[in-house]
Formats: sequence, structure tokens, C-alpha cells
Amino acid sequence: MGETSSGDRPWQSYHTAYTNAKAGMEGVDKEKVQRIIYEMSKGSKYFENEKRKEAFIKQKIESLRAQRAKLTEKDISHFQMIVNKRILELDGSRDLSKIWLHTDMDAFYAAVETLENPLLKGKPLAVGGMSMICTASYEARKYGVRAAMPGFIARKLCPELIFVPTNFGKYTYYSEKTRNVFSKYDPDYIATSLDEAYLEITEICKQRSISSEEVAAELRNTIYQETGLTCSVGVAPNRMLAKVCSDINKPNGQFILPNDRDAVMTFISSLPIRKVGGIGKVTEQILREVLGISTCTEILQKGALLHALFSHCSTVDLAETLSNDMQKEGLLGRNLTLKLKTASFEVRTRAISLQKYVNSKEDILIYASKLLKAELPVRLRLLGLRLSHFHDDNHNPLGPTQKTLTSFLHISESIPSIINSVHLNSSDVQIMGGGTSSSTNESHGFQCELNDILESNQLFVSNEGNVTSSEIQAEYSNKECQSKCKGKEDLTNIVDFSDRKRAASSRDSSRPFWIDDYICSVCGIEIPTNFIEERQEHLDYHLAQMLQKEECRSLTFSSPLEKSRTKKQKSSSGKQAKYIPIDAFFKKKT
Ligand code: DCP
Ligand code: MG
Repeated sequence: MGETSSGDRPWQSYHTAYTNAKAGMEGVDKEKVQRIIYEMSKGSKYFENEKRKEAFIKQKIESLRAQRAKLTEKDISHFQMIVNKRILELDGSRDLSKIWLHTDMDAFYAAVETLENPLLKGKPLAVGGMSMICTASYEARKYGVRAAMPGFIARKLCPELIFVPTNFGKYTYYSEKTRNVFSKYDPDYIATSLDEAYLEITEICKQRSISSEEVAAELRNTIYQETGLTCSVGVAPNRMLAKVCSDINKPNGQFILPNDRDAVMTFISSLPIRKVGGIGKVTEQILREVLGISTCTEILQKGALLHALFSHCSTVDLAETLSNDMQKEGLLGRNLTLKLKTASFEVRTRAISLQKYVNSKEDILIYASKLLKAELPVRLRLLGLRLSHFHDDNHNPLGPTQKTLTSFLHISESIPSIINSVHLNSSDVQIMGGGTSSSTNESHGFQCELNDILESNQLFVSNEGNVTSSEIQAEYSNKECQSKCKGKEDLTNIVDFSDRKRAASSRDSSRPFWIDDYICSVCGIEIPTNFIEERQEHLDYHLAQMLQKEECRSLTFSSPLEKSRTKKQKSSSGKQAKYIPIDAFFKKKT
């Protein structure tokens, strides 16, 4: 990474590319911050993890560029026709009758801490610790300090930074107060985290004959009166746009997008793609480097290429990922199961018993397509593929490296919430998840429900129990972008790009996951689904912790400094004594 591609400014290509997309960070010296992060983490385990991510993205970009180069004019005009038709359909279904309001507290945790300790007012403040910070005051953001940044790097960026530890009881208390206010405007408000909610204000505007702008101002004022905290509000014809709007005049501001088609189109045309929920720094980089897209207008202009590259390769990716998993484990399977969830949330499971054992992506794709075509026409939300009924391959080339039931259980140790949901007997493995129906491999008594641990995309393999399954599935995160599946091209539409990215980057089975899709299984922090980058960073943090713990298990302390640290930790943390602080994970090897 870095040095070879960027000469004397290696930090420019460092994957932890600092982002100033967050409110209050517009004027930050991006390059300076990027350089400091690079220099402070270079040579650390964290750095290696970032390097892996960067290599994956680069490979993805190269592969997409190669696919782009193969497209003929004929292909492009074919995809253009499909896209034009889809745009017309979407335009026809545009609903401008509802008024949505999105509200988001300003620097929430930091604001609560300042409210309770006025001495912090106007100071650069970070909530969290040396290992990781949850948020920063707007004063601290000017230095480049932001959420999900290790505290010791934040301190380097802003030496006078004040750290306050988190206190979730306080944040919940103030969150409840804001929710009492929301319920007066919309009893069915949708809270997506402690500090965010969506309210439909169509009715209240009508009832009180007031504009959405007046409702927004009144709501902000009431929240301030009730809590002493400020929030920012966005109003628009749908939730996605309302969220984009609430960020425009942050902090303590509001932005109203009228329910008018031209106003919406004008607003969207100049909007940078990064502002759209679900498009994080990785997707932004890929779209920019592969297709030169950085605004929403360019998404429309390059719709044919987007359709050709991103929808088409999705099914190939699913088959390919499953194939890679099977090959990596030296397995061949004879039962292929397709699991799909329709737009109306009906779950269907279809299986086929094959004449031969397969594990190539070509075979998987052929049979998966057959299963899917039998279901057409259908509107899809989710697709999953599973191969089971394995060939008992005694000549497994992977031999002793293959995972066993023991190793499976060992992995589970680091995921307390998962181990609770795994039930084993001599021949059955059952992984339970809430809210979905199950698919069963009768011959091997295996049931696997992975919808609630989507981000883990786990492969559970065992020789001892002759029980194994691999399931890769992806789900549209944006309900408003569901597409009708009519044929081969549409078949490929069922996986959205950000989910594929997430699936690809989260193959490590020891990762934490999201309970109810928004609560971290390890620390209980709530991060809403549309905070894709933040969620990724948060999971990376726990992954870092786990890696560090693994590393520390075999750590031999030698220097007096390390010895004294060990003693200190022993007295304070009992069994945790041999662990070193998380920030060591980010420190350079000497
Ligand atoms: N949070 C967290 N970890 C993250 C992101 C957020 O713990 N990676 C917590 C701390 C935040 C709160 O969630 O205070 C709300 O998140 P926001 O993204 O809304 O950030 P803030 O409210 O702090 O600032 P802003 O004014 O930008 O909304
Ligand atoms: Mg906020």
C-alpha cells in the first residue's frame, strides 16, 4: 500500500482515507489528517487490516474496469433500454403526497455531556477513550477528530482534546425526552437510533394548517425547551431525502425540500453520491474510479453502465462466493438450495438434487438460475444459495486445516450472542435467528438461519459431524430501490452493491454482528442500518480487539515496562491480565 503507488505521499492512498463528509468537518485539512493517521498506525496490525481492505477494493476496481472494457456499444444500448424503462416506471410511481421529517441531535453524546458539565462548553471534546471515540464536539471536529477514530490519534490531531467516558444511561434518558416530543407530532414515529427519528407530518400540517417549515421550527424549539439540546431537521417527500436534508444545515438548523417534482430533481442532480444513505467511502471510491461518478446526475447519465456492471455481476458473485467457499474447504455438494424472500416478505425455499457433485461457479449458476426461473415473475428482497449433501472426500487436499466442530465451537467463544443460539447434538447443528422461516437439509439434519447475522455470512463446516453448509445471501437495504425480476438481467438485480461489499468484507466467522439489525452484539451500541461506514468501522474495532486478544494469548512480556503493565492490569482486571490496551493494536511494531 501507499509507498509504491503514491511516491512521497503514501497516506494519500491509505485506505483509512480520512473523510470529511461529516457535518462540521468541511474546512479540515484532509491531507494533514490523513498523513497523521497513516504515520501513527503504520506498521500496526490495524494497518495490515486496512491494507487487506485496500487490496480487496483495488482488485474489485480492476475487475470492474475489465468488465467495463468488454462491453460493446450494442450491450450498452441494450442496458440503456432496460434502465430507461425502469426510470419511467419509477417516475410513474413517484409519491409526492407525504411529508416526512427527519430529526438528528447535534453531536449527541458530546452535547449531553456538555449539558451536564457546562465547563465543557465551547471546548474540543471527545466522548470515549484512548481506544475509540463515539463522537466529538463541533469544536473538536475542526481538527479532524471524528466518531470511530482511535482516541490516541484524535489526541495527536488535537492535543487539547478533552475526553469524557461514555454514559449510556444519560443518553437514553435524554433520548426518551426527545421521543416524548416526537410522539406529539407523529405517534407512529420511527426511531432509528438514540438520536434520530423519522416523523410523518402530513396530517399535522393539514390539521393545524401550518407549513412543514413551521412544524420543523416548532419541533426543534420544543426539543430544546424539553432537553436543553439542539437538533437538526430535514423535511422532504420521502424518508431517504429527509435524512439527506437534515444534514444540510447542521448543527441547529433545518432544510425543507418542497413536495414538487422539479424541486426534487434539481436537488438530487447536484447531490454528491456520498450524501446518499448507504453510499460510504468505499462505494464512493469504486463508483468514482470505475465510472467517474460523483454526483447523482452522473448516476442517471451512466445508468446503463451501472446496470451492466453492478446488477449483472451480483448473481455471478453469489455463485462465485459460494463456489470459492466450497473449494477453499475442499468440498463438493449435490443438493443446491435457493432461498428467496419476496417483496411481500414471503420466504420460499427451493432445492434441487443434482446428478453429480458440484462446486464450480458455472455449475452453481446454471442450477440456481433454473430454480429461480421457475419462480418468475417475482419481486425479490433477498436471495440465498446453499450447497449441501457433501461428498465425503477423504482425500481433502486441505487436510488438517479444515475446520472441525471443535474449531467451530472455539470460534463461537468470541461471539457470546451466537454461542447462545447454537444448539448441537450428535448429528444436528441448528443456528436460530428470529423472524424468518428455515430451510432444512434433511439428510444431514442441518438448519441454518442467517438472516439476523447477515453481516457474518458464515461458513460452518465440520468433518466430524458430517454437517456443513454455506449460505451467502444479500438483501436490498433500500426498500425504495427494489426491482422487478423478469429475466436474466433482472435476476441479477436482487443484490445491492453495498450489501455485496459488506458480504465480501465480512467473511471472517469470528466477527460480531447486529442484533435486531442495529444493536452491536458485543458492546450493545446502537448504530442504524444506513450508517454503513460507521457500522463497518465499529465492527472493525471489535475485530481489532479480538485479534489483539488472540495475539496477547501468546504474548511473552520481556521489558520492565511491559512487566509493570502486566502487574497493574492483573490487579485491576483479574482474568483479563494478559491483555494489553487496544491502542497497542494500532501501534507500530518496533
Ligand atoms: N455514535 C457512536 N459511534 C459511531 C457513530 C455514532 O457511538 N461510529 C454515537 C455517538 C453519537 C450518536 O451515536 O453522539 C449519534 O450519532 P450521529 O452520527 O448523529 O453523530 P452526532 O449526533 O454525535 O453528531 P451530528 O451532529 O453529526 O449528528
Ligand atoms: Mg446526531
